[in-house]
Parts: sequence; C-alpha cells; structure tokens
Amino acid sequence: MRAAVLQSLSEPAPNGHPAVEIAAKLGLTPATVVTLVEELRLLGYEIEGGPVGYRLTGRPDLLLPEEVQNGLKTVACGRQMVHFPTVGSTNDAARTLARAGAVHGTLVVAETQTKGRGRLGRTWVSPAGAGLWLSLVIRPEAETAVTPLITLVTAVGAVRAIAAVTGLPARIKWPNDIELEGKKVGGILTEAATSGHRLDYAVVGIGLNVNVEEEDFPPELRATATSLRAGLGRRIDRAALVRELLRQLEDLYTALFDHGAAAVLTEWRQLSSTLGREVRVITAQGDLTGRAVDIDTDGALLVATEGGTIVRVTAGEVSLRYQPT
Ligand code: BT5
Repeated sequence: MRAAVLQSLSEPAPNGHPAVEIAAKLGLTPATVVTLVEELRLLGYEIEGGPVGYRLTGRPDLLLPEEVQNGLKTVACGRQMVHFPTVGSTNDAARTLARAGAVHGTLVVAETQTKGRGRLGRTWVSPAGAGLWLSLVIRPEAETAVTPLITLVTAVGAVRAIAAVTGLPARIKWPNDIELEGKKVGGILTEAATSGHRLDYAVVGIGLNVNVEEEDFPPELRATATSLRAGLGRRIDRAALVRELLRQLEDLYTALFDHGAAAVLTEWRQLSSTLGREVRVITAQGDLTGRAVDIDTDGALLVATEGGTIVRVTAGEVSLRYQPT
C-alpha cells in the first residue's frame, strides 16, 4: 500500500493531497495513510505539509521497489523484489530466497555490498548508491549445460539496456565482462543450483558501475575500471536502467529457453570485443595464446593457436587477457 500512497502523492494537486482523500481512494483509514507517509519520509521521500494536504517534492535516488516497479514493463523479472540498503552479496541473498522457493524473476537489489563477489573468489567493489548491484533468480526448464549461455545472454541484455538508456556503446569481453572504451564497467556472476543434469535454479548477479566516480574505486582499479557516468558525462537514472535491464533480460531469457541460443549468439558476436583479438587464456594448467575466432553453441570460446589448431575454452576456471596489438 506504500507504493499506492506514493502513486497518489505523485499525481498533480495544486492544494496538496489530504490524507482523507488518499484514504478514501485506496480504501484505507486516514491514520494508515499518515503512517505510510511517515514511512516514505523515512525512506527519503520529501513530502511537505501534513494530513490536511501532503505535497511530494523529492524522490530519493534509491532502488526501492516503489521506484523500480513504477513503470516496469515485465511479467516476471522484478515483479517480486527485495531491496537492501546494505547486504553481504546480493547473489547470496538471492540464493537464500531461491532455496526458500522464490519464484522465477525474483530480484534482489542492494545500494551497497560488503562482500560483493566476482568469479574465482575475487572481490567486487560496490560503492553505495552508485551502481546496480543486483541478482535475479531464474528457474528455466533447462539442462545445467545452459549455465554459460545464461551469462552470455545476460551480457547482451546489459549492453542493450546501456545503449537504450544512455546511448553508450558498451561491448562484451568473454565470458562475463561489460566494457566501455576498453575498461570494465560491469561484470556478471552466474551461479547454478542443479538436480542431476537439470537446472534447479540459477542466480544471475549483475554489477554495473553506473554513477561511480573515479575516486570511489580503490586505486588499483582506477586504470582498468570505468562507469557509465564517466562515459556519458552526467548522472544516470539508476531505476530507469534497472527497468530497461529487466525488460531486456525477460525477452532474452524467453528467446534462449524457448527458441535456443542461435539468435542470441549472433547478437553476442556483434557486441563482443573479444572475437578477432589476440588473447591469452590463463588456466590453472598453464596459459594459452592465440586468436579468438568464434563462440561455440554452448558458449565456449574458440581460440586458434599459432599452430593452427582450434582450442575450445570453457569459462569455468579461466581468465582472459587481451594481448597488446
Ligand atoms: C565479475 O567477476 O566481473 C563478476 C562481478 C559480479 C558482481 C555482481 S554485483 C551483484 C552480484 N552480487 C555479487 O556478490 N556479485 C554479483 P570477475 O570477472 O571475477 O572480475 C572481478 C575483478 O573485477 C576483480 O578482481 C577486480 O579486478 C575487478 N573489479 C572489482 N570490482 C569492480 C568494479 N566495481 N568495476 C570494475 N572492475 C571491478
């Protein structure tokens, strides 16, 4: 009902909105409306006046359900959502919810993470209020082998959403990086729970540096990390970006799970910064260098070595570096 009160307050009213009017419209008591207005104030909404006439004068830059779901055009993605001012890792919180039965499309968002994770035990830096640090629970009817494709498809969704909201031409570095002008602007961490060969659910974690300023990054990341704000030269509406991301992901997951990977992989190839590049693949067993020539139907990278052999590289335990050209 808090969202409904906010919706009422958002409508134009030259003399403000009396609590009794909102109450009558929503079938609440005026006292409940007063309580909900107080809650909205505590969350950061600027609401002037009192019960005789409330006026909404400012909205917080927070990814509250009231903001994200206001104008959301999806059926499943983000329809159920949990917002944390701070959390260890949204992937961990989403997994806890998934274990307890959270439905397909459940979204977990945090303003900041204290234990944000990358792949291979790496740390993900998540400055407060400045990025998208979020996870989606997805429950497709699929084999576990689809997991690497979920990451690739999610990257396509992120690039599409960035283009739609900012016009910036982000690219994808295999397997899970989103890049802007050669620097890392985001990353994806997909974690699957399996029952035999079937996927029980997957938690798709997405980190995007939206309004992060250079000094918010630790010094060691400043040369390699960037933000959409740095690329665009102005702040970006994070809630609008989440909505667009959810819309794109809903379409892309439907395409992947109902129609197969071919169409999405064609788009991935066009958005990839990796194909055609000289790469070094770093694995626990040693390094491999060659030219990245294509992506396989299961999401593996195909690398042509100097001897002309094509080697399949799966995302699992590897890192990828571009070789200087
Ligand atoms: C990734 O790992 O790129 C996946 C990142 C996924 C983060 C999201 S946020 C929401 C959800 N909850 C989580 O706990 N995680 C997900 P990887 O490819 O391993 O890259 C990690 C490396 O990127 C680090 O070792 C740093 O070098 C660098 N890095 C860390 N934070 C960064 C940031 N904010 N921007 C750019 N680079 C960063």
